[in-house]
Amino acid sequence: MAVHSSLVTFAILALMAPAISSAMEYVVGGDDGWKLGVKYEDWAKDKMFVVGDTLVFKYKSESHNVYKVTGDEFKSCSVPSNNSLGSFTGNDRIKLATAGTKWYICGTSGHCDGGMKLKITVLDGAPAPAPSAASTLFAKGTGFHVLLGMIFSIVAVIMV
Ligand SMILES: [Cu+2]
Repeated sequence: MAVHSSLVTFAILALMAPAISSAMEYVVGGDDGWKLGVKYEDWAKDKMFVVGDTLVFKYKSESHNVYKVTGDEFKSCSVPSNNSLGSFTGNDRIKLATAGTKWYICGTSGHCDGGMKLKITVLDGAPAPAPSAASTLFAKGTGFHVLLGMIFSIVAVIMV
């Protein structure tokens, strides 16, 4: 019976997975944090940022800071005169409120040119799928989960 129960549990989890995915919190740079010598492009490339997620910039506040900039400022490493993000605490939390491309740089002289720059693309949050909207689910690319869940449900039912 143990096998059957775990199959049923797996089926339930697989079915629920798209619905229970919630806002993520990303520490920029992972364990390295926000400093010189980290390739933030590499850090960001395999991540999917969604509206509602939070970026956490962890850094030594006497050495670094974080500015939200435009694409042009990002390219030229121009530090804006105002800090749109508030204060520099060394543990700055930035909630991703809107979809689109976002750019962040360190404003300490030479640091942006030295690689302290982060560009991410924020996607619209996926609304929790309605249970009856199977066709919509497939269209949104979460179909695999549902399909997997259904297969295991059927297998579990047959076996029990
Ligand atoms: Cu810096």
